[in-house]
Amino acid sequence: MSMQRTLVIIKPDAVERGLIGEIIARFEKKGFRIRGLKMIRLNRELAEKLYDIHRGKPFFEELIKFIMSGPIVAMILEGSSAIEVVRNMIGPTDGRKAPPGTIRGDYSLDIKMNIIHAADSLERAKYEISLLFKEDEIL
Ligand code: 3AN
Repeated sequence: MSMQRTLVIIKPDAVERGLIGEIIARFEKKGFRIRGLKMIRLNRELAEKLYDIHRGKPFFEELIKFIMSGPIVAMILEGSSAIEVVRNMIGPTDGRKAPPGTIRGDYSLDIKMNIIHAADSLERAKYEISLLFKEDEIL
């Protein structure tokens, strides 16, 4: 079991609904260490870099507008097998299909407004962390 760092984003729908604390609490209770944490609003350049792999898909523009629509909370979580464990905690993309007990399963009824993002590989985690955090913001 290797220690990993992953990037999580609490999306604008969750911030608007007052779910920041509940979501962070789940990760803390699970045992992850928070290595970076900030509330920001993404500009188009950053949003498009974050979602570069979805460029060209039918929902790309909608997705960019949504992620820029309000403040987000970005955080770096560290722990054993963090990438896989966090992905399991957030659940499948579509909130209607995500099982109860997962974050999306408990808080989302939508495929776009699905509360939370988490990097899905080590490479993506490194890339997304470098997009959103400067070296001296990682503790
Ligand atoms: P995940 O966030 O579970 O890794 P991806 O990478 O397939 O899912 O999709 C990235 C984001 O794009 C999702 N979190 C969701 O907000 C949005 N999205 C995915 N599929 C659709 C869709 N069919 N219509 C609208 N938005 C979508």
